Amino acid sequence: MKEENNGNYGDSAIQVLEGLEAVRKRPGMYIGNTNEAGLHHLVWEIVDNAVDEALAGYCDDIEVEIEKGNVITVKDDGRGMPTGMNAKTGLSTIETIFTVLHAGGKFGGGGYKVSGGLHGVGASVVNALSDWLEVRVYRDGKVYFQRFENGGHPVESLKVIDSCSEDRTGTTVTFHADPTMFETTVYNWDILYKRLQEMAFLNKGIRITLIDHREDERKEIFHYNGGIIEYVQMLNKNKQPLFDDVVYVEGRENDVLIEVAMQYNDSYNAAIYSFTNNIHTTEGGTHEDGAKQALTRVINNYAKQNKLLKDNDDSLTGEDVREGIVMIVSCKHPNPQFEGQTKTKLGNSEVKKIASDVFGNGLERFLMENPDAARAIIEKCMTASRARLAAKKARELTRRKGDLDITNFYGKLSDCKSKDPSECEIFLVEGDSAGGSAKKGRNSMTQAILPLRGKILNVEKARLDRALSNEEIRTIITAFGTGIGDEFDLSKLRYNKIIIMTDADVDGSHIRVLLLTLFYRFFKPIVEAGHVYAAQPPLFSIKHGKTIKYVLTEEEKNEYIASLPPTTKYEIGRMKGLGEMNADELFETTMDIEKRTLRQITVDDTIAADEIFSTLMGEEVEPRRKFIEENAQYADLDI
Ligand code: TSJ
Repeated sequence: MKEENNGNYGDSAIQVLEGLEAVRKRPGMYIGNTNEAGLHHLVWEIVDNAVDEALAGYCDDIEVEIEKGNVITVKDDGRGMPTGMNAKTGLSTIETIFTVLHAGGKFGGGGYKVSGGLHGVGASVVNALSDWLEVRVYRDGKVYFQRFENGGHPVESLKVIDSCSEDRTGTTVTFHADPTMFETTVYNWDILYKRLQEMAFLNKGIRITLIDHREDERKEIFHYNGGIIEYVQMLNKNKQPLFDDVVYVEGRENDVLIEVAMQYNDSYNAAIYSFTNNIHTTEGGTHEDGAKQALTRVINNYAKQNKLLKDNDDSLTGEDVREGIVMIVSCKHPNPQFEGQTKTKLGNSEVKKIASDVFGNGLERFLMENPDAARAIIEKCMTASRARLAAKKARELTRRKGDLDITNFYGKLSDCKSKDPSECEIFLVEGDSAGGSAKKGRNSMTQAILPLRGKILNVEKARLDRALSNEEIRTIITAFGTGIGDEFDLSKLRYNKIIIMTDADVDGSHIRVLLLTLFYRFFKPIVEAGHVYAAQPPLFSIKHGKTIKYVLTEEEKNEYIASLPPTTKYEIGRMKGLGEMNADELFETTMDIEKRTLRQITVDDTIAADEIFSTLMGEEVEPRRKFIEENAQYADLDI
């Protein structure tokens, strides 16, 4: 390519702008989405660059500010981006990084790059999707500056605008997302808080400050010298740890760095979260597999060597040794291979042995040096093992034909006629009276009704074996058809939609949360695959003459009233329960596929969901009270 840089745009510069134009044509291709998540993606892209500088060892302070008008400023105290020219583009390196797609990364050398990972589309994409962006580089006693407008067009070339002290170095990027490219340009404090805190946990010692200047000034500093040890402590803060110390192991083989932190608590869930190059690998992968494998191996060996487990006892299974565990696995890899449906599964095969060796050796040592903690762990695992065997027996019981349980089951469930899961739905209905109306009103071809009489057991406080002795839960399991635990099979699910239908009051909300806890803890894939919904019964009735109109929201109510002839007399009722409606009304307002609205229950953030469930449903009362107080404005949790 011929290089031109005579003040006009050369060939290369024209191609540059075509590249940014491509980003603006199909932004989803580069940042996934143009909704709220996509907007925040812009911040991650810029912050990743500063974190890379920190990982390279040249910076320890990063600041993210939300200015009035939703302008974002990201600052670091690193070396400052290189200010020289780029031979290939004929532009300055900085202009190249901001205007050439995929130009990032090539300019650095070695190290682990966040931006080389899953997303890492870089600064040019942020520039393309901003209506303006400014970069300032402090280096060699000078302040370099360049501004871009209208989707990445440079206003002028990079120039020196000021001097600064020789020892002041760093990079500052300020941008405003282009409102024509995004559904929203309003940043969400909680989203920024969560991710920046996670970044600080995963990179010990880096200080990340988040400041919001928009309405009430808010500021939060994330700085954890303990790194993922402090992450585990935070995840366990509302729980009773089995022993005080967090097990922490760090090791490196070739260029692969593995860090594991773990601690048991008194709950029955496993909370294992893994990361590679600071990216949450929600589908797991070789780093997570290696650590899990080491956990099972080392605990069994220890138990046998110390005669806590007899030679003829069965070994503890992976499930047994993971009960009540909180574990973070963090891998830093120079060349990570991401696989899986959402590209969040680490595929590098050599990592499994590295993770297994590093964590296995460290854990072995911890058990040897902490015999009391070791004994507590083994006892917990053995209790889990006994509970697993009891649960297996209970499960076998639920499967036996002609069992009392089964007769009882068919007395409760009004199944649908169709056996084609793709068109079948099951309504879990609060109370016998609403259950009765739902049975009468339903479309019996595709809609099954399961009335729930008793309170649902809170599975956050109960093991699988106890859950299986709960009749309500057993009925639900039998109805779903998938089995449970290690026998779970999503393909056997008998209904495409599982619809929770409860009253719009406190009790209804409680039952809904109990059911969601059950699904989330025992049938997570059903939730993840989007099969779970909440019915939306109407909140208001408007009666005029012989007509009753039911509506879902205040807005709809006002709209409907406005649409009535001015002289019409009407009466507004606030709906208290499903039981107020007769069968036809219930069907029409809440169950009819043509007319109803359903709210799909999604879990896009497992760490947050785990925390919500353990806060809401766990043993500790104080955090629950606080959570409810703080979230009181959300009458309904969107989990
Ligand atoms: F990319 C970016 F513009 F979005 C951006 C880059 C945004 C922010 C907030 C910071 C950064 C950034 C880049 N901080 N620090 C760096 N460092 C370098 O680019 C750099 C500096 C020196 C050298 C060198 O070899 O001397 C190499 C690099 C990659």
